[in-house]
Amino acid sequence: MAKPAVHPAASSPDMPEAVARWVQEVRALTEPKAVHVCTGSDAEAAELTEQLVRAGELLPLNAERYPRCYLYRSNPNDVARVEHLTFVCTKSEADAGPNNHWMAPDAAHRKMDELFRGAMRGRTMYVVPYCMGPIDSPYARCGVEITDSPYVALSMRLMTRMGDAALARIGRDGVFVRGLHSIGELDPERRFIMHFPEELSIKSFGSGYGGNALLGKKCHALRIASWQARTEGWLAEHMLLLALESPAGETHYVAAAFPSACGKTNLAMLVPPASMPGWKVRTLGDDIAWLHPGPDGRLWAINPEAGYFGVAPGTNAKSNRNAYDMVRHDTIFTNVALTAEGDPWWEGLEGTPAIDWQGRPYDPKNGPAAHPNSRFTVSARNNPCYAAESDAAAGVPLSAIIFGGRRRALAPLVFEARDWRHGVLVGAGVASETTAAITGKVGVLRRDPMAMKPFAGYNFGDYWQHWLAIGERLTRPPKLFHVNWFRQDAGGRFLWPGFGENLRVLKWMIERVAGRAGALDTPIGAMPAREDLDLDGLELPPASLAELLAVDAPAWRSDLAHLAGEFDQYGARLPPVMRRELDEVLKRFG
Ligand code: SAT
Ligand code: MN
Repeated sequence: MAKPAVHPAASSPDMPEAVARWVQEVRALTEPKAVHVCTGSDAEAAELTEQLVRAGELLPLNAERYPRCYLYRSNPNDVARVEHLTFVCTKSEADAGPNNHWMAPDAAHRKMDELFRGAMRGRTMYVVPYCMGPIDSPYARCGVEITDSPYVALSMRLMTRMGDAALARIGRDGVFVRGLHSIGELDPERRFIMHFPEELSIKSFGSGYGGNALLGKKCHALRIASWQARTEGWLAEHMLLLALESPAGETHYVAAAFPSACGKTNLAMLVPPASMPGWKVRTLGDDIAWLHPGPDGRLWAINPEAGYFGVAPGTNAKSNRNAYDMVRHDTIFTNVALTAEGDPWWEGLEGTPAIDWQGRPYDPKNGPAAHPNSRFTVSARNNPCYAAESDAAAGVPLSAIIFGGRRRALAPLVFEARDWRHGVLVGAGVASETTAAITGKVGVLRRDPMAMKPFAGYNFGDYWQHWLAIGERLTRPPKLFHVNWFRQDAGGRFLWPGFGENLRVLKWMIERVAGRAGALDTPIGAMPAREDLDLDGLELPPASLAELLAVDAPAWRSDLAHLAGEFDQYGARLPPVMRRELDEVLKRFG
């Protein structure tokens, strides 16, 4: 096997000048023992893997049943995103907005540079060039992550278009996002994720976990990109992207924004129920979409990522057959449990765990065997329903955008916004119960506008204004919807079966787009009557459906009053349209 290119002097012949200069600066600051510029080759990945296995950081799984699959155990204090340690550092605090933690750029740089000083001593520094989006797409944007974690370098290869082609594009673009990362000592007291949107740069220290460490993902493709998108006239959103093909062969592209661990991956990979033959779902993305008004007045979308960092627990042959098959080879698992045979295991799978996520013999007294936020990292190419359009330079035109959250009460199964402006209000009103994807309490209802609360790189007031401005440019905008798969009855049981059955709701949406499906007008928007939904082959008690499609006026009035209170904190940055739209809904309630 060929040895990877190790450049002790970090002077790859093809390296653009600006990258080389920055690498030297970082090298002087962090003092690594070696510098490795990643090429993205198979040989390099094999070498990195081998090295991690030798160091005991990657554990090979049962090679017969899970070929080329590995387990990575992160530090138990480092298993989720840390919002309280994540900052947006703009010159003006008001630009970061009340939705972000803010620090002045100078102070943040000083703090971070102190942490980074000498931090890579005795370690190899990996220079990871990557491209977010198809390599030849005008909508793609590049970055370079410098990290001392080979696990991060390997994961970035699965999650992005990483290596030589990205470096070449950076040379052509002349612009790239600088992401500096060190795992430091994994000390939660010395852990910060800082964003400098005005400088297109990121500094992340002290965590090796996904969203904190794979800087192409949330840090670049959402926080920095949302800022870039505002200045350039597009949108960077926390959305899955799917293609839905009807039995008649009509294809619609749909994007959907849900908070972390609320089923984006499952919806993006939906397997139609047996009672709906001929329908097909193909996946373009499961987490992030970049949206652009096209010359035809439609909104076009690309997925900037090339892989999935999905939640493992609950994934099984019944809930998501495609994902279940997808992670059977060439996958890195993080913080899952193991069976006695060396298979990965998590809650929701058959079989029994032998070793828990911390490497201890499994004992139910210690809690779940797999960490509730345990993950799989896998190339999108592994997905049996991968959409070839994922590589289209222009992206795909959207028919619909869906907002949603995890709400045991209030929000019905589905409703449709009256128009784009009303849809922006609906997006701003998204609320969801917190999940294990972030450090903190699980199950607490919080407002999560457009599922972007943790990810908008600037003031939400300006962000909504930008959404409204994008709408003005669309002569054929997608329809905007809101869904809630998570309604519960008084006994805490889910009212809707979810998973593949969600296709019934998607079908209603695209028939609305095509002008074929009926709806009832309600104060919150258009909703399907019972007969507007295809429920053939689904056993759903009529009382459940009635509850799923009910609009509880007093509860909505109080939710809207709460939203109005939230709007207050944005002061003069709140677009007046938002308040007018909110008042309009209240008026409809009479
Ligand atoms: O940890 S990530 O931010 O990458 C995943 C998520 O929370 O959505
Ligand atoms: Mn996400």
